Amino acid sequence: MAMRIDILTTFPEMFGVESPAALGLSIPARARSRGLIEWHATNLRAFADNKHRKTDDRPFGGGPGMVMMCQPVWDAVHAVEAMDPRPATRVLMTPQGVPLTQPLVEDLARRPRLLIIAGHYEGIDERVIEALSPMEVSLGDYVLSGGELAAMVLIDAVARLIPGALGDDESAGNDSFSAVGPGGERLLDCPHFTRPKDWMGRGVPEVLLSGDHAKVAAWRLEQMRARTRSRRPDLLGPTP
Ligand code: 6GU
Repeated sequence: MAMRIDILTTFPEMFGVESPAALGLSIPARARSRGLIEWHATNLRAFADNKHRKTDDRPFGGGPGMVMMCQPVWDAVHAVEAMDPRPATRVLMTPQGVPLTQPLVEDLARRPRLLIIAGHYEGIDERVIEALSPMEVSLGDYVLSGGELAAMVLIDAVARLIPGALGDDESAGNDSFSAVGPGGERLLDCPHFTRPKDWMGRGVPEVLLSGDHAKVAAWRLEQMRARTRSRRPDLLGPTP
């Protein structure tokens, strides 16, 4: 059965599957057309119980910006959850969340259903966050205008891990941050080369032309370790 992802947003147009952008192309689109994953964007406005379909209001205490109201979010979560009997993992996209890392993506990709809340404006009323207790997830230490792009990033990262999403010549096991080696280290990827053998006087590492698969594999692993040491020593943990 296809994994189901729902997105609650005031900008559902951003998730249009017909749109030749983001999730409408490449691996996520293919995973969807293969019936491995489906996603549905639901407009939070449809759940606003006021006549102006307002989903936000001014912050108590004053200050700039608007705050997303509890009621539309609460009602939308319960209405959308009722559309499928499988329990949904609730995810709120927020720069205050836990960082999205490949181990977390792997965890989320194993769940049958995700319900992503894409906040906008200054934030969401804290009481509905408390009441729903979603997993709060961030892309990193910078601010986006809304959770929609962040949700698309999460969906893309999840979709490519669903068995069958990648083609025969693609493999998630070779990506940066995928676990390799006996210790399950998570390393940056190695450098890649293709034809021609000489480009503007620049050659290709000899071992890649040797045809010795074991030697190539050993070289690649060493490159991954060297790159990770120089670019992202934080991934290797404290040096003993
Ligand atoms: Cl998940 N949302 C928003 N609005 N900004 C972000 C983010 C998420 N992650 C990093 N910046």
